[in-house]
Amino acid sequence: MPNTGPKGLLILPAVALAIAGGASAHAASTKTVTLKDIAFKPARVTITHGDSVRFSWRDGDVPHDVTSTGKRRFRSAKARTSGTHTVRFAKAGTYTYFCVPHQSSIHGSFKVA
Ligand SMILES: [Cu+2]
Repeated sequence: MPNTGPKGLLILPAVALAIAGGASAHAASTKTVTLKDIAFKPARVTITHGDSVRFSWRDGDVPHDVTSTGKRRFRSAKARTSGTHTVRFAKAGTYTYFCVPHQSSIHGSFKVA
């Protein structure tokens, strides 16, 4: 039985759109980076401009945050034991970030193509 949406409609239009979009179309997507065991996982992510990265963390009693380095700034709320923070990357480039309470040990980066 295929998946059905509200009112039992088949969810086929999205599939048809994806095919019609051709190879050059890029549907914006969101990748998740999880902060767990005092590490960003994965620590390096490659995405396409227009995509988003969603940080998510719940690491027992250990508080974390996400803070960028360099010119392209982003920053989550101050360190908490659980939280999420989503950043959309409109421009290509390399973005690096860290966790303030663990800045000596936790770092990550994105390559945005
Ligand atoms: Cu941390």
